[in-house]
Amino acid sequence: MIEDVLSLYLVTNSTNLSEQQFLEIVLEACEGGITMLQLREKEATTSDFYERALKVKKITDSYNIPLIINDRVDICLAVNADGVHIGDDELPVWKTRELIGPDKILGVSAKSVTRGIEAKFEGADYLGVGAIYPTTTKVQTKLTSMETLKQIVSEVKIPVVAIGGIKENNILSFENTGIAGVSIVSDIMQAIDVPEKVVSLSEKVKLMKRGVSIHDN
Ligand code: TZP
Repeated sequence: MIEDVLSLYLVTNSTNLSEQQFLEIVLEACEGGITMLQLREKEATTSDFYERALKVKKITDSYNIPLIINDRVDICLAVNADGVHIGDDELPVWKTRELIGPDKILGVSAKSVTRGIEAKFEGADYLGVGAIYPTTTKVQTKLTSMETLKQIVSEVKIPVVAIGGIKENNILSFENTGIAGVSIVSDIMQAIDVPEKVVSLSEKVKLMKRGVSIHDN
């Protein structure tokens, strides 16, 4: 079920990493227990993106973790990834759905209820909402308030994942928002000990989803 795989969703960033270092982090994150992985390569050439996607898919497949490709429907289809995640400046959601077919996962970034409802209507399986907190990851985004996040969750009937500045120490701030999970870049990619970080993050996500207050901890 899509709801379950969104719990701890790693979005990659390969900046300043050799391919070997990058693949090692991906492997360790899978080992630690991420539930889904989005390969996000904003600067790679098409051939490099394709080659990297093939290598990452070998790892995610061996852990049965769904692989989502950021923005590129062609790469998703070429490597037979599990799905694609698109932002605002991509093909329309309905056209993306038409291209990938009914079975692949389609994630869409949304910063408003209107966009979320539209995306659901056009075939999105889940929404990514953020940035909720300021982020140091290179990305063109504006902050989205917790209030808007909660409105989107309550008014759009597909699972929502929060993104942006999410770290071990602020995951519990999402309790009672109703989100299905968190998307994280730097707290995992830059961790000193990736498997240990992923284990701690998973525990926090479980507490958050059960609605355990920070004060109970
Ligand atoms: N979209 C909105 S914020 C963001 C993306 C891809 C980056 C989040 O990165 P981090 O390091 O988890 O704050």
